[in-house]
Order: sequence, then structure tokens, then C-alpha cells
Amino acid sequence: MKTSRNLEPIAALIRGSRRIALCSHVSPDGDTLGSALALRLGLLQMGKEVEAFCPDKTPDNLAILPGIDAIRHPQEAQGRYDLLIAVDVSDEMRLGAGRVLAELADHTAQVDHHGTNPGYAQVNAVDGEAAATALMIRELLALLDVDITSDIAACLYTAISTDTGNFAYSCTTAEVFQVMAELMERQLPLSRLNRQLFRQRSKPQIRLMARALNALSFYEGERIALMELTARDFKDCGALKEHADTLVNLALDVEGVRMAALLREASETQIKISLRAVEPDRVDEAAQSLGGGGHAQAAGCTVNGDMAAARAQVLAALTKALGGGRA
Ligand SMILES: [Mn+2]
Repeated sequence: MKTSRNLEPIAALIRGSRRIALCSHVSPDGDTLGSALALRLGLLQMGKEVEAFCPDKTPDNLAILPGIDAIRHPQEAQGRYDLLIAVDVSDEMRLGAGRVLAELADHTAQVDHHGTNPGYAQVNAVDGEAAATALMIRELLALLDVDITSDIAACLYTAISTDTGNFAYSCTTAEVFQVMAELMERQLPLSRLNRQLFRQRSKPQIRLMARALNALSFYEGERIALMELTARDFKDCGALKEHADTLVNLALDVEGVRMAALLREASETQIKISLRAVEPDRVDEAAQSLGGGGHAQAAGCTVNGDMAAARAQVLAALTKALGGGRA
């Protein structure tokens, strides 16, 4: 187990606290929620009074997380806390409405794995090398002598598997599998959770996927793939905007494709665009040139105008990025 993560000072703060608030980040994902809920269960086991907060709605596919119904909006916080712990929150702004909690707490701490984290809490445990915040939470729970129940295992598994792209991204380390081996010994219902997290989709989502695939088109020697979804598509499918979230990956998975874009009508005058690239190609500069941003292989932007205008702009930006990459 790693020892360079500065978790002992947080363990000490926890031991000395009675009432503890936990907070996840805006647009919550499996790691921020799974890690916070694993920590919540551990602190309850220690007899602490603990409340878990999240500034945004939790995603439907994470409804399986033990304790997710206990999560509250930060505005519902009452009274004072001995300690606030931010979980997987890379900077203060990502606390969103959770920033009010810092004023209600005597001490603040954070556990996070984003290398860009400026260390905004009083006590900061940040390890940019950790594949998921959940690995640090696992270590913290060990310091606190918490017994890993099957519910805690389910929370940690959800966090680790989602942040590693189901154990596929290059961030997946040996430590991930060491912790997974421990979780498997705690009666982790792996195949059930895996189906719920990674395979099961709602009918509107599948219908929308069919529309997106139907709209798939190729450019620049079939190295760029585009998909388009109109407001009408969403209406016909009974789909919500979040149902389009991962569809761009279908276009990127086509053999020979190096960059993919999903264009979605956000309003009559705005098109939201998700961009993806296969390494070593990158789409962050293309996104920036259209007023957006993101990571090298996953970025996005919003363009004013209709679908045809947005298509022309994004194609021009991607073609330029393709030329700038390795042929
Ligand atoms: Mn994370």
C-alpha cells in the first residue's frame, strides 16, 4: 500500500471529529460518489455522525450505490461540522454549491487524485498518480481500521471501474488490481454491478443510439467521423440530453477513424459538439479554436448557428488538427 499520500493527518482529524460532512464535485461521476459513499459507510461504522453532500443531481446509472439516497444538496446542511472532507474535487470551483460547507466546518480536508489540484483545503491529500480517488479512500479506511463490508466494496468498485474506463484506460495500475482482489474477497457482486454500470441502457438511450448511428458520416479519407442529433431526434426517442453522453465513442470506435464528433442541437441557435480522438491525434486545440476546451483526446464546445454551419466549422477545425498530427 502507498504511504506518500498524506492520509494520516486526515485520519487524525477524523478520529478527533464527531460531526463530519463529505462533499462530491459538480456533474458527479462514479469516483466522486462511490468514494464519498464508501467513506460515509466507514465513518458510520466508527460511530461518527456523517452527512454526504452533492451539488448536482446524481446520474441514474449510479442509483445502485449503497447509501446514494442519503446524499443531500449542500443547501440542506444544518448546524456546524467539525470537519468537511471534499472527495475527488480537483479545485474549489468544482465544489459548486458545496463551497458553503467550508464556512460551516471548523476544519477542511480533501482527498483527490488530480495532479492540477491547487491544495485548497487546510489538509490536502492529493496523489496525481492514483488511478481513482477511491484507491486513496481504501488506504484511508485501512488507517482507520474500518472493516470493508460488501456495501463498501460495491462503492469502491464503482468508483475504480468508472474512473479506469472499466479497467481499460492507461491510468489502470497494478494497485487497481491489488485493491480489486481485496474487494472480491468481500463478496463484491461483480457481474451484477458491471452489467448495471456498463451495459444496461434505457430504451430512450438505445433509440437515440440508433438515430446517431443512422446519421454517421465520414470525411477526410474516412479518418473523421461525424454524428448528428436534432432536437426532433431527442423528442421522438423520449431521450434526455445526458442520453447522448457516450454516443460519440461509437463513431470513434470505427476502424480507421482517428477523430470523431457528435453534434447535438441544444437550441434553435446553438449546437453542442463533443470531440474525441485516438492517440496520438488530439482535439483539444480544435475545441479551443471553436470557443471550447477539454483534454487532448476528449474535448467539447458550443457553436452558434444551425447544424449545417456547425458541421462546416467543426469539419474545418478537425481537418486542420488532422493535418497538424502525424499523417
Ligand atoms: Mn476521479
